[in-house]
Amino acid sequence: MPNTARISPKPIEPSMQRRVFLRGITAGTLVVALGGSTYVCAGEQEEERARQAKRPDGRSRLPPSQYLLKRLRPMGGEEGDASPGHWKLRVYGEVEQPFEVGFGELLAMPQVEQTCDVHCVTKWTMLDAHFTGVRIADLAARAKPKSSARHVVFEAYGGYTSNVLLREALAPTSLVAHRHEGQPLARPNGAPVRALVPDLYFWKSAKWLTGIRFVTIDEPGYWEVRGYNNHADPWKEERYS
Ligand SMILES: Nc1nc2c(c(=O)[nH]1)N[C@H]1C(S)=C(S)[C@@H](COP(=O)(O)O)O[C@H]1N2
Ligand SMILES: [Mo]
Repeated sequence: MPNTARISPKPIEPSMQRRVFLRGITAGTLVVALGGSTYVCAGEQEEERARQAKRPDGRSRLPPSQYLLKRLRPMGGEEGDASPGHWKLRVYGEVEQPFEVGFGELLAMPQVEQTCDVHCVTKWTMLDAHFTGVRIADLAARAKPKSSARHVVFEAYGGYTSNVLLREALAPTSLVAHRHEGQPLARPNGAPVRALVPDLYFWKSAKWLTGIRFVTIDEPGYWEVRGYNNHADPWKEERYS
């Protein structure tokens, strides 16, 4: 299947050139990049503050080699059907009680509103992104993973997948998210529902989510089989394999 619409998470520009370019522009400037995608940079001081700041777990707010953006940068991918009425999520695999939920049922589950930072392997970070969704742990509680389950595979429209350790998928900040910055998720950001695992590089957060499959044996996903790191910890710079 051709994937021309899917942007490689790999930085394509020489990063020094990018740094110099970014230093030269004013905070809040809307940058229109090659290919027409737009993004908004933070100022140098704000970036330095983020570099010094610590999270409650002691890690730096800005992981190594990252720079700050003020908005999510749309990163592309093969867009799914954005209509909530057509959406279904399959929760299955190594579980006692596989099930499917529609959008209405998802909204009837306990909702979590969270502010978190996201980090893309192309080196942009956005602080204080706001998402609403359901904890993957709550979906798992209903599915009852077998003791043999070790990983989850997020499945998205068009065949995109990403794999996450079960323990990390069940963290309280790991969600299936349907709102971003107080609005229903926009189509380029994964409408109607995306995975959100904020403490791993953002490629793990599959957009246009259609399934969560629990597995015993790890299954490297779309980017993981194309040279990206299987785990993707931004603080360890686990970018490539
Ligand atoms: N289904 C799907 N999900 C995906 C991708 C994709 O190509 N397809 N790209 C990933 C990558 S590399 C990143 S950085 C984030 C970008 O999310 P955003 O477009 O909302 O910024 O989505 C991730 N989820
Ligand atoms: Mo990415």
